[in-house]
Amino acid sequence: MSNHLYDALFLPHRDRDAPFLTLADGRVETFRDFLDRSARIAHVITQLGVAPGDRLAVQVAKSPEALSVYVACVQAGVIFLPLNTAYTASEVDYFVGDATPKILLCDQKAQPALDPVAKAHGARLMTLNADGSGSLMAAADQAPNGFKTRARGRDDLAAFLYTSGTTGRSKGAMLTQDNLLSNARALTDYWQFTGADVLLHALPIFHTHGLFVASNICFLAGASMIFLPSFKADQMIAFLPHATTMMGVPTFYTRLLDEAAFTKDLVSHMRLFVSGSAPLLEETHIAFEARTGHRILERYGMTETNMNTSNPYDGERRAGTVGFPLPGVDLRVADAETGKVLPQGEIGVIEVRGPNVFKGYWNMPEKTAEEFRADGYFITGDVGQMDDRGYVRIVGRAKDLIISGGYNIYPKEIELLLDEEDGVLESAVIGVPHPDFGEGVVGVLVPQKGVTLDPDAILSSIAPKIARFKQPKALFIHDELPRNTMGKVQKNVLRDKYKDQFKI
Ligand code: MCA
Ligand code: AMP
Repeated sequence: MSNHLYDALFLPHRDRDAPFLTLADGRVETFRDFLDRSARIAHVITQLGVAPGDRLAVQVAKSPEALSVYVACVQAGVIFLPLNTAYTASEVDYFVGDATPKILLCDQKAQPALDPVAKAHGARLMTLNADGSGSLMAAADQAPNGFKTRARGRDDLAAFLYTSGTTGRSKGAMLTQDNLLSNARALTDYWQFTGADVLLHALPIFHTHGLFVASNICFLAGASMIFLPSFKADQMIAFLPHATTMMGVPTFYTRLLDEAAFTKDLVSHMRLFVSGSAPLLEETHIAFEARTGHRILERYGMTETNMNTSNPYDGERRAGTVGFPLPGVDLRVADAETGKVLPQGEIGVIEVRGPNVFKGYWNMPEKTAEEFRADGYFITGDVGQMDDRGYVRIVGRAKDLIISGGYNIYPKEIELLLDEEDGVLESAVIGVPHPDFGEGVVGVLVPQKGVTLDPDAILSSIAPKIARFKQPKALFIHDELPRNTMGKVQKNVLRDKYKDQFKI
């Protein structure tokens, strides 16, 4: 019996006794140790009655054990549902209520807040702490080695990743085994990953970039990773000499460029730097090349589609573009309203089709249908154009979305919370240029008649409800919001007004 994803990622070729993960404290774990632990976790979850097709939700710090939970789910045919560690208990409550996982895995420190969440939705709560301790590993340590991999086909679901929407309600993107495998294969080839590669991994593992793009490529290629809990510039500088490749969001690159110790000599041996999840400014691309002699390879993807395009490995990496559609991915630029495909060079909404594109949103057939064309193309909501050489350029977004430090923030979600505050008549949330995060969140409030609003009190009041990174970094009071003749809020006017808010 075969398991489409597990067999491709984990059965062939690799020397099991070679180092797989190097940790921040210098400890090294072999591939054998990693896979044995993953198999023991697979035993634990299946013995608890979690069956193929069931969900397992995790909100835990990045660690080798946390990565093993993902692999255990693949091996046991269980749908893996990772959650940003910054989410508050009330955000987690929504995801658990929607996806109804059999197990909710969290840090022991979050247990008091998440116990009621798990109980309310019939999930069993287990713990996994940053140092690997907790009830999950206590049980796994007693479990046998070796696990009979569960049969799974290419269209079986492997993961749910929640992505917010313009309505403010998060949607669970259902990703199949082949969505993940086909993309890992395309990228491994395109970026020429091999068993000799060592990836410097400082991204979180609860999103596509750090989890699927980075880890699946390493699994497939037989490469190893320097696996750091988070991005810290000094740690990156200490480990870069031992790596061959690095992946990051643009903030990683601007922060590295701020370091005097980030020199050409430090990275002269490096093979590849990849950037994605948010636009890389042309000036960062240019400054990076001037400092290091390397051209960053920029690519473009989405939670729903994995990676769609990439600049070439061997050919010209064009600053300000996201490169060509990946092999197997069909990409076109269409009129957002009519869906009519536009001639080359024109600006429109980017639509994609291919084995990388997800199966739909969990429990939301209407929402899924709205975002696909009749011929199977997925409407990304990104606005772009293709130049005469086939390079794709993203020029804007048809969706009201802010990307801050690589995290997506949907203004609607924050506006709904602000509007609930006492004395608030209405609100608008915008993203404006931020030197560190690319975009920073700004909120504009209109008070009800005769009310004096206190922005600090409002920020404190919404704090327990949404993740810190989504909270406005500045709040302003206006008598009214600028509107066009149709009554629609002119966010561009607000963006212009506050464009220098975070300027240094
Ligand atoms: C942290 N803070 C942020 C962000 N991160 N604020 C806005 N945007 C952010 N991204 C806030 C914290 O709440 C805190 O606020 C303060 O900044 C410092 O927090 P700290 O934890 O020290 O932050 P950091 O370690 O400096 O983190 C910044 C970071 C991190 C390294 C850029 O956000 C990060 O790792 N981002 C990567 C995101 C990612 O993996 N995206 C891929 C999504 P205060 O001080 O006020 O309490 S996948 C995707 O988009 C698609 C598929 C794709 O194409 O890849
Ligand atoms: P997410 O929903 O977190 O998967 O974020 C996907 C969105 O990130 C895309 O729809 C784009 O708007 C944006 N994105 C990803 N990579 C890039 C890139 N290289 N340049 C510009 N935007 C990007």
